[in-house]
Amino acid sequence: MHDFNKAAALIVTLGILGMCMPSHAGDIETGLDTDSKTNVYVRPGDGTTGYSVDGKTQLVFPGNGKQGFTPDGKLVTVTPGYEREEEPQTPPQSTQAAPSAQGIIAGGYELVYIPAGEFWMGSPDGEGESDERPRHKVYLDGYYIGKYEVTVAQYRKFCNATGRTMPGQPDLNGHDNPVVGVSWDDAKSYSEWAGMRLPTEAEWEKAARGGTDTKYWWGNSESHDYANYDGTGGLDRWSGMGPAGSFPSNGYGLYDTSGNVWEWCADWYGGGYYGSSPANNPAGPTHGSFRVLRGGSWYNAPSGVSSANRNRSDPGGRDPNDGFRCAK
Ligand SMILES: [Ca+2]
Ligand SMILES: [Ca+2]
Repeated sequence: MHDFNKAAALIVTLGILGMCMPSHAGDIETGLDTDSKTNVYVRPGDGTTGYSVDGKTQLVFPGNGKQGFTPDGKLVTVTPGYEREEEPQTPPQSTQAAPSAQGIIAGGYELVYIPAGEFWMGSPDGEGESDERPRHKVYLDGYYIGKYEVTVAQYRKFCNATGRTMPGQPDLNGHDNPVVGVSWDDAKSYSEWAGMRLPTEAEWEKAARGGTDTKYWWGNSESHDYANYDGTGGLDRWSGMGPAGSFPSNGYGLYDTSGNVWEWCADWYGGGYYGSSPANNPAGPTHGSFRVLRGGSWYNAPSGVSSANRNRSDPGGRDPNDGFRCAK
């Protein structure tokens, strides 16, 4: 249940809403969330529930309709009298924000289901580097992909079970930080040991986009509130790598696809591959010299952690900024 006492400090004043529009029980009227400057729907008829204007957040107005907060405890202060442009066509449900609620555990590692369908892969003309173009539509069958980068603790279990040498980790890289210093071959071996595989580059990008076509999964502007890249600010407190899952998740419920550590993909790297890749389930060139790395890391500029940015490395190399996540 909500902590009403705690929320009492956050006052929602809805009293004069009724003066702005005709009102009767069941109508949805609006107010302005003075904190986020977003439009808020309220139901003056019963005074107990409402929704944010995007329909994703249910608001609760206990008792007298004078106080309100979201289910996750966010307080909403409403300035009455803000007129909406149109009413929602269907009653919004809070569950609409989670397109990938299904998940499984493999080898102690949490995976999220990405439904089958198309997405736009790469960058549009005039954006990104040449190997990100042409932007093209790709269809993928449904698949699972790791919710987090594989951590030090998870990789250590693999080493202990198989007699492998645990790769040296940077100072302060704790159990919950992503493992680094793993080659492409190491990442593939871990994945197979745990009953999984590495994602294809297309699978990685679709997952990382979280249903968006923007430069970053959260929009087109860089922000330290969503990813660990070079420098600090906002939620980014790390000058090096940080624990997996320290930032908000994207639309598919995945963490740190953007930044923190680079992530190995299954594919050979081909700089011109997008010009001839198959439209369905592309798996990369048939041969090559380098394997694909995606997502950028803690030391990259913002452009390095965009959804479409591509990188590559020697599959035998063990770089202190390279990690991975698994797929299935
Ligand atoms: Ca940082
Ligand atoms: Ca990452």
